[in-house]
Amino acid sequence: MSAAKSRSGFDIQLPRSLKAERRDDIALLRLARPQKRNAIDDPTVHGIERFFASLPDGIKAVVVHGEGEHFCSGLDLGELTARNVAEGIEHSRSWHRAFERIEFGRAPVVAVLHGAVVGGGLEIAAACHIRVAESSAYYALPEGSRGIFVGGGASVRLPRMIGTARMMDMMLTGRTYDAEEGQAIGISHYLVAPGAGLAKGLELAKRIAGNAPMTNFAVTHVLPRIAESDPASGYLTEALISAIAQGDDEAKARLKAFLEKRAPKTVRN
Ligand code: 1HE
Repeated sequence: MSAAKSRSGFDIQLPRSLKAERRDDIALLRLARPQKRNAIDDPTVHGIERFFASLPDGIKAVVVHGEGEHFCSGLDLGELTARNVAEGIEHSRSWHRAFERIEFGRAPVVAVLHGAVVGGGLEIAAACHIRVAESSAYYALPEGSRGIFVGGGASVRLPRMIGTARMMDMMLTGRTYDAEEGQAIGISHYLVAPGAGLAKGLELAKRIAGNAPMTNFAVTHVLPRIAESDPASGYLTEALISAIAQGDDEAKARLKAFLEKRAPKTVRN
């Protein structure tokens, strides 16, 4: 464990496999165990949970990325053989807790993907809100061939992202998607050249951080719930959150700025 505050500005203990850095209102979390291809062991999962649970107030967006040639090789397979069934359930639930902190935490999260994004690595990526892929990225669920099943939320998040049929194919046949295919089927939102991912991720994080906090909350916490609800409940919830957002002082100031021609127009990139 290393005390994160002195070096990085975060008041938490992180394992060696995680490195945190603060750049103004953006937090960076780096998977930093390249000698094991950023395989996720128990201390790393617990570190991820603590990091996202204790983000300081001033952090408005987070970027998650990986050190070395690969984003993440998934679960640390070395730990797996030691667990019985009850421990296996608790282990999977610990991943669920950690990744829920990513998905429903206090700030939107951008994942920057490169190299292997496999198994639990794809599960981390799926819990993030925006995914930037470098062209070296590839995606797989080797659980199928290792005699196990996903345990970090993939069976909930991936069917919503790419469809149950594609996930079945990945698990049953070991199919791998390359970065371009991943972009086409909706795994990544942005596809960039090798080495350009972090800069793109930071650029997007800065844009996200510039949004009204209530909008970011509505998009990351309320929109996914509306999308999962029946239409009637969805419309009602939308009306409520929409009224809450527009009643916020920040929204009023931004609308006034546009009407007084002080705000940028919506233009083509
Ligand atoms: C590991 C792991 C790991 C590498 N657990 N130690 N994930 C997988 O099934 C993917 C397993 N890993 C691989 O297929 C390859 O390592 C990679 C394609 C990711 C990278 O290949 P490469 O040639 O760059 O590295 P390498 O030589 O295979 O690995 C370097 C070292 O990392 C080596 O250890 P060393 O002591 O011999 O140097 C590997 O053993 C080690 N290593 N990946 C442990 N995953 C909550 S459920 C989630 C379920 C899953 O995620 S299952 C999917 C697991």
